[in-house]
Amino acid sequence: MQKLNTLEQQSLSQIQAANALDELEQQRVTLLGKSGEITQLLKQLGGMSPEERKDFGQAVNVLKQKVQSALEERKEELETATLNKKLLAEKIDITLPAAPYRVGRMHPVSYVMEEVEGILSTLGFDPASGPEIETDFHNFTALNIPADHPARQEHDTFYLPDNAEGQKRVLRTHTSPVQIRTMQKFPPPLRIQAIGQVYRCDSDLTHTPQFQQVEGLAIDKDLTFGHLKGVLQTFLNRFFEKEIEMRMRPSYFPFTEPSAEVDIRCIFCSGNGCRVCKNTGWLEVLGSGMVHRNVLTHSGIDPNQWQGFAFGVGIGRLAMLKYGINDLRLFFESQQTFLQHFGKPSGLRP
Ligand code: 2NM
Repeated sequence: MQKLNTLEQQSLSQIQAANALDELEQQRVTLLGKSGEITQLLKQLGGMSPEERKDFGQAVNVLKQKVQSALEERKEELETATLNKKLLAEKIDITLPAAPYRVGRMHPVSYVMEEVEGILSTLGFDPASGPEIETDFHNFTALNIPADHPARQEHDTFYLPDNAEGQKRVLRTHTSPVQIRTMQKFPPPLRIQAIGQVYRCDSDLTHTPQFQQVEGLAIDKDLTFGHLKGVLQTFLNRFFEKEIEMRMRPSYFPFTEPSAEVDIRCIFCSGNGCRVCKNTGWLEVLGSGMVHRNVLTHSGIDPNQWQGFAFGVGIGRLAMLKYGINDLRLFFESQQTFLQHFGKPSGLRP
């Protein structure tokens, strides 16, 4: 019994002194494990007389209970301490400003394409699309561009190997073949826009081999040049976000008759003369006209019943005019200073 008292005092003070969970576990094994001290004492009960066994057994069991609760209590204490220590160490300062990061911007060419598509959509021109690798027929013949026309020549057009049916193929030089395909597929009346990449074998300070274009086309029973003028005036006012003075000059395109080049009053000098308008007071912005009857016929539309107008604009040209960008090459160089300045911010910070 004396031995039990000593063991009790020793165990309980050791448990109290344990400073780590693994240390505590070690103590549990030493006392209550398979060959632990208390386990050994309980094993001795078997060889005792009933009287001895009664008192001693009770005492050992009480000791076991006390040790068990002491172990549990200490375990909880140590666990709480560990958690508190961890929480303290992981404390974060939520008032600290976030580390700075850069967010990309939308390229001004993409941005202008979105703007133009949006404006033409509200005017009723539904977006249409088609392949960038085109047949010679859709890109030229159907557009009334004769076999000997200079635009067909090697230096303007990227020619590709003929397709399996022996058709000549090209990288489309304008988006007009989209209009041809749409006219072939859907019956008039039609009001569509074709916006996208086009290709010409041309590369200098003011030309890149790939560029972007938008074209509009309307076909109906009694559309006139007046409708064309109204659509263009509205489009220009919306795009430049102010009242634009425009003029139409007679011009020539194989696919329209009559054809007109559209100029706007120079938005940099208001017509007083400057470098951008080369002192003419006017800026060329787009081409247009009434769709040639041969184009309608090639597209399966009866030119004696239907007529319409069409127009084409370079996206790069529009972007340069609206945002005062004076060098075409900037669009392709991806300089961060340029993109951060002229790109459209995303909705994200910063
Ligand atoms: C232009 C100028 C004038 C045009 C014509 C057509 C089609 F397919 F309907 F015949 N689409 N776009 C057109 C007319 C394009 O770009 C300067």
